[in-house]
Amino acid sequence: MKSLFFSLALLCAMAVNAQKIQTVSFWVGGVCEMCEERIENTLDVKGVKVAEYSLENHKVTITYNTKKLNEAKLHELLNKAGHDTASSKASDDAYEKVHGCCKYRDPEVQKAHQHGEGDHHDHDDDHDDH
Ligand SMILES: [Cu+2]
Repeated sequence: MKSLFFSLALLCAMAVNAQKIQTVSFWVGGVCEMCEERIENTLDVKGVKVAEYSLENHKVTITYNTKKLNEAKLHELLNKAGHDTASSKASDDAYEKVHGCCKYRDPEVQKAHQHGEGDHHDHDDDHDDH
């Protein structure tokens, strides 16, 4: 009985060990809450534990299982959704599909989404409906 417990404990330890969880953070092009939502939904896949996009610094932080995904794959997913990342660009086709107010490559759009200093999140009133 004792040895059974021991092997079970060992198996558990091995299972935990086999799951390699890693957190990465990199730049992703995006300007508004819609981008944030799109980015986070895009990363809602098997193997990703947490994905969070910050509009403050345009960085996404992803905690994922390296057994199921690798970093290149994460970039690829984002590129497919139309977002450029620090290491690879979205195809023009994919980029064209993002909403007009999300054209983060356009300097005019970037400017329109700049809200001066501070990090208040109450800037919904100057957006059109989305
Ligand atoms: Cu957007």
